[in-house]
Amino acid sequence: MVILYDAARCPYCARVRIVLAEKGVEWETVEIDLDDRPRWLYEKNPVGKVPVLEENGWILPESAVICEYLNERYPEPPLWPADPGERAAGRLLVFRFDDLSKPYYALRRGEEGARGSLDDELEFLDSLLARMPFLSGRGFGLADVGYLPWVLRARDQLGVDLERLPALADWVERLAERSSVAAEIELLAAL
Ligand SMILES: N[C@@H](CCC(=O)N[C@@H](CS)C(=O)NCC(=O)O)C(=O)O
Repeated sequence: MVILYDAARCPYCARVRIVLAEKGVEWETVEIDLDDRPRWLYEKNPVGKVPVLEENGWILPESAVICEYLNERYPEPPLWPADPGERAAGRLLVFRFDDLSKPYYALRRGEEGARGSLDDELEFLDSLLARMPFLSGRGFGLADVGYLPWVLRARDQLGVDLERLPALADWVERLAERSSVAAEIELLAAL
């Protein structure tokens, strides 16, 4: 059985929930109160963060690592393209995710200039999506999963208007048709 130490509001956990749903894997959720984390969580992840995934004796923190693990452990449907170059380009985006997360969290903290930096990064994603249908290339995959939870939160919680970024807005609309993503949008609305 797959166990996910999870927090509903956490976008890193959302990455893992989306991948589990895409793979059709059943999992058990252990909801962690991020404001009052149990001491035992530090035994599973020394930095005390969620998500943590447990399966077959493996205890895995770090959402990007967990997503890669799940994609290999449950190969169908594949969440990276077959072409190695295309796959590398998607992995590069995940590797450079801080380019989005830094301004995103700076804006949440109300830091000056953060809005402009976040807009710049969203414009960069929009320019990529004007050239290809998904951040992962020709098909939906882990680069899309890597970014979507923050784009949804920027739109729904920080009031970022995506309509001025047509390719990005269209990407969100197309992804929302997937049941894995629709479940996240519903969860977000209930927070
Ligand atoms: N790099 C980690 C980040 C996970 C993370 O920051 N999770 C947040 C919740 S959204 C957390 O557990 N925060 C508690 C803390 O920062 O101590 C990942 O990708 O899984």
